[in-house]
Amino acid sequence: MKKVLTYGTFDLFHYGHLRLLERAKALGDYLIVAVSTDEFNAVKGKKCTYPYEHRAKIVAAIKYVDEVIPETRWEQKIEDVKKHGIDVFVMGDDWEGKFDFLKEYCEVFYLERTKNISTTALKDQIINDIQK
Ligand code: C2G
Repeated sequence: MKKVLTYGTFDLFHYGHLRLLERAKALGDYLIVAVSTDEFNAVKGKKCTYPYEHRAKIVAAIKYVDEVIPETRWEQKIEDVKKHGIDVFVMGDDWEGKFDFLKEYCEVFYLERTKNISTTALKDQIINDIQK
């Protein structure tokens, strides 16, 4: 069984997130998603709209996803790859090259980001619509 691993915040879950998870699953048989905790997002300088419990439950409900684990720190990736017997690590290409250190442990793929959608853009769009 080929196991795939990816990480993310997945706030205000949108089509770009869905396409990433769909393509990640297509690279193997079992997809684990490490969802950033609220505390870790503070480290990332991200303020989430949805709390971790909601973001994790939404991701877990996606048919491409087999397991959800918490992402609490940058440094957990090697340990996660080993602990879960990961064959493929995948991230959107806004992270291109940033996780190449994992190539020692598994295959590493960066998938093209879905254009014209992001959590930040969605927030701005909603604010603009309210202000019209
Ligand atoms: N993504 C995408 N297309 C978009 C938006 C996001 O393919 N339009 C991808 C990102 O590249 C990432 C995943 O969806 O692979 C989750 O995106 P975020 O929730 O923004 O994740 P991020 O904050 O980048 O967290 O340790 C890694 C970090 O936890 C990644």
